[in-house]
Amino acid sequence: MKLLTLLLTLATTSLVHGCLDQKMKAHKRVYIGAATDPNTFNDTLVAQHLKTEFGCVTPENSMKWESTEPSRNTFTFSDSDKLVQFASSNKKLIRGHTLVWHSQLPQWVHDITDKAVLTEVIINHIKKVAGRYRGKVYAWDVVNEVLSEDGTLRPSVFSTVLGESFIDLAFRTAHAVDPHAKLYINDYNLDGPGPKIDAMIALIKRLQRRGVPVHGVGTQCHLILGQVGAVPAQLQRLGGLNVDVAITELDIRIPKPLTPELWRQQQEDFHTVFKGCLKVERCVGITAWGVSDKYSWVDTYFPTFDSPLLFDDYMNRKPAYDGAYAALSDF
Ligand code: 9MR
Repeated sequence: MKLLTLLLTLATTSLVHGCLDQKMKAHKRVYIGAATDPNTFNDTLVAQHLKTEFGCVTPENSMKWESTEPSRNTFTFSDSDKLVQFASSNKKLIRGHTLVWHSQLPQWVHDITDKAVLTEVIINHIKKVAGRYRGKVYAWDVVNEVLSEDGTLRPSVFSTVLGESFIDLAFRTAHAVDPHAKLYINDYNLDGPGPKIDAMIALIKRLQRRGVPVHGVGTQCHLILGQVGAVPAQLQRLGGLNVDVAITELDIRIPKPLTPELWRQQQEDFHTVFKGCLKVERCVGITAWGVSDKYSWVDTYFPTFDSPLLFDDYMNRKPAYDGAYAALSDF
């Protein structure tokens, strides 16, 4: 596997070197970012790329509920503090991820059945987590993945006990706690037309009508090679909602076995997605869900796929990087 990556690298040597984040800022956008946490930025080569290529970091796991409040009102911030420290000492923005999510949620929260208790628990969680990093987080994914594929509200302890109003509660609380943070609703599979993106658009409009402080929509963009063609049009739709738009978790996974041709296709696909963002005035930033293929959730969750990011296992720039760079170089 590693040898194959090395051969691919030699066959497709990158021609450009630069700073993706600076290129993005030249378009008057806010950042190009990457997900990380102490387990990855402790790799000096990852840290080096974060410092030179990226302007924003998203904690891949360390700010999630199971990490920060494993038991009720007992908070642990060791990894998230390290992430915030890394960001502040390297002058990087932070996208906080995530305050209210049905997954990576401790069992004690799943077990709540009482409205008043759950309301209090959500408020306390947001106060403690967003409060700890008040003024340091550029944007929060306040709620994550609240919709099912058919566009209905995803069944979870939050929706079951409180209905859609848990979303309003989360946003209003986050806004009260950190009034300067941009507050996002974030989800996946908003990459093509269908009931899910329709429902997301309708939900954002309902939130706006109710005066809920929603400032942005995050489209995760966990994509599959060769299946990115509909992304630009969906970004356009999200860009018409009078909220900021961000690509929050971009990766484009390749079916194994890898070949130079597939890496070239990935170059095109990254180009398409980056260009899609730049064509939408409200698209403020793009975050890759990791720096290097060496550390990607795809290895564990999709074992028949590989190589979803901009840098390879050896931290070399891939053709994917060139695709992103070329899109950002085009004015
Ligand atoms: O990348 C994250 C991985 O390390 C975790 O094991 C996984 C657990 O759910 O979460 C991954 O990140 C997810 C993100 O928080 C929300 N959108 C989907 C991402 C990939 O699963």
